Amino acid sequence: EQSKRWWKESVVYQIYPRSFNDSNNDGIGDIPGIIEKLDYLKKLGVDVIWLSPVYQSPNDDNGYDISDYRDIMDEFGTMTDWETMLKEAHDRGIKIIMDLVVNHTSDEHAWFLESRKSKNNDYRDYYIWRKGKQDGSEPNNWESAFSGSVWDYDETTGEYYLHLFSKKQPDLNWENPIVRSEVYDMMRWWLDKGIDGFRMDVINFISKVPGLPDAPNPQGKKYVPGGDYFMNGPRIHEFLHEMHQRALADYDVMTVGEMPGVDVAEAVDYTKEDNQELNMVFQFEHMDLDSGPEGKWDLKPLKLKDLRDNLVKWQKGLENEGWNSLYMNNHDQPRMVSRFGDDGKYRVESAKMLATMLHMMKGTPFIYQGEEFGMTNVQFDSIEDYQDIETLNMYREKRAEGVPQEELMHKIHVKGRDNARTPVQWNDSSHAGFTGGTPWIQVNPNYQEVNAEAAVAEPQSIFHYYRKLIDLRHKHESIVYGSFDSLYNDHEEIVAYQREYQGEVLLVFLNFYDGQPKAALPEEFVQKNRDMLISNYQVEEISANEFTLRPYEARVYRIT
Ligand code: TEU
Ligand code: CA
Repeated sequence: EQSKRWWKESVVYQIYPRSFNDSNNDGIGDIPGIIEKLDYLKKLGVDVIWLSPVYQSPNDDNGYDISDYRDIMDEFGTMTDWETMLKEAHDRGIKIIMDLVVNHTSDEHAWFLESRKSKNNDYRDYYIWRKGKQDGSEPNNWESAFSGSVWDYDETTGEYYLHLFSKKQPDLNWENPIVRSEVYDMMRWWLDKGIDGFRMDVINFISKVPGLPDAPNPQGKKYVPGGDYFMNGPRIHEFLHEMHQRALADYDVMTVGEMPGVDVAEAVDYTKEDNQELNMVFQFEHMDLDSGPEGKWDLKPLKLKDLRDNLVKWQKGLENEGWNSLYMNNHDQPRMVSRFGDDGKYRVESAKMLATMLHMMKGTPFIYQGEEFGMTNVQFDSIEDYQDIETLNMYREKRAEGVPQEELMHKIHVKGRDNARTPVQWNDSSHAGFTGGTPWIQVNPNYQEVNAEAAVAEPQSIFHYYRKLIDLRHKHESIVYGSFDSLYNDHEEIVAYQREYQGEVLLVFLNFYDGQPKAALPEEFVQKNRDMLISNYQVEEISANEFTLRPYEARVYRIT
């Protein structure tokens, strides 16, 4: 029998502050702007807010490049604002988990400014410095997530430093016990302020394979992904257990580790409670199903079978030990309704169907700002309207290689991170009510039709459907703790599964497309009592044992 925990029964809402709500008309979202919207989040019914980084940062990667872990970014407000936000959230029964970004810092962090001064500086070994190869080239052939090499040459000391992301994001050296102590001290400093846990940025990257060896490069490329040498590395469990013992064990908190490259077996080890590491992880396998061998920009059509097989693998893999996070949206991913549903004719129906799929599964659901009223991808015509360093670096690199501009704009429209970073659309006034100034990034032009105010006013909106899903999770232990079994495993259009807990059975039927496929209740339930827990269409006749699903129809029967 699984342990009962508050973070298993919670629904989390992710805020990307820069794009959430601007209170002082400088075009940038801020903490007072978040405070203005806490009643809206209370109405939605979420239990926890995951706050993307709000620490001091030069914003090379919009706050994921931290220059002071113990101060609030100027653009977002003051530490007093932050403390007010925490109190206002707690007063509403909403917890707050902060973003822990400790695989790397900003190159403007005091530690790095010292580290780069000289080879024998006290802070030198806070980071990863290496001599170049004999021919002067980089120490190895790994490719940065943001294009180019993971190494940048520093003239002052004649060595290279490692940065898996931008050159303004030098990797911390976790082999150094002083670095680990600095991190644990900082974590406790925030926990003592009363936060309720952490989301941990690429936390499975912190242990690198000693020697930082070249990756195989059979096609003779300039750089190749080095993930086999820093994802889930040799000391990762040692480090996470040490972090648990020295920074987390004394607090009643929730932790979720962001882990590109993690598989189910590793996730069991990271999240099994006896191992005392993390509560849950963000895995990426379902986020890579529409990517080809060359990575995210190598577009590949998604196959429903691949998506179902992957979701089922994770549901079954962590069913009895460990714990799943449930997400299809965040600040790094395209908008869910555009990527997996239909953001045109059936935007409302398909957004509700996808939400049903996630929220009726076993695990902790994460809602990304704007998902709760069906915000969609954006299509800016000009590269000038894009802000994300990952996109801009890729665009520059591929244009230099001669890739046609139109081809790159299409890739950016489909997979660019700015799809998730356009300002939250609060109402149909100018700039969608996000700011009274000029927004740091353009608002999606569909804001007159797609906005929170309209959704809250419309009883059949996506917003009220999410409210009901969240309310159901709070009322039915079967949704949180029930078993999971997949049905219809080879169907071309329907995803269906059942949950069971102490005699209550939930049957979930989801039509993933705009066809009208037939479905039927499994024989064993035909004679039992049934009611409809939730559906995104008016269901005329629930006593029918066979039925036709309408475009993107979702329905959840409860059998008792
Ligand atoms: O993302 C980790 C990560 O791997 C992402 O780069 C993701 O795989 C990619 O962006 C998909 O397009 C975390 C943060 O969520 C991201 O915002 C940061 O840019 C990154 O780490 C570096 O901190
Ligand atoms: Ca502002």
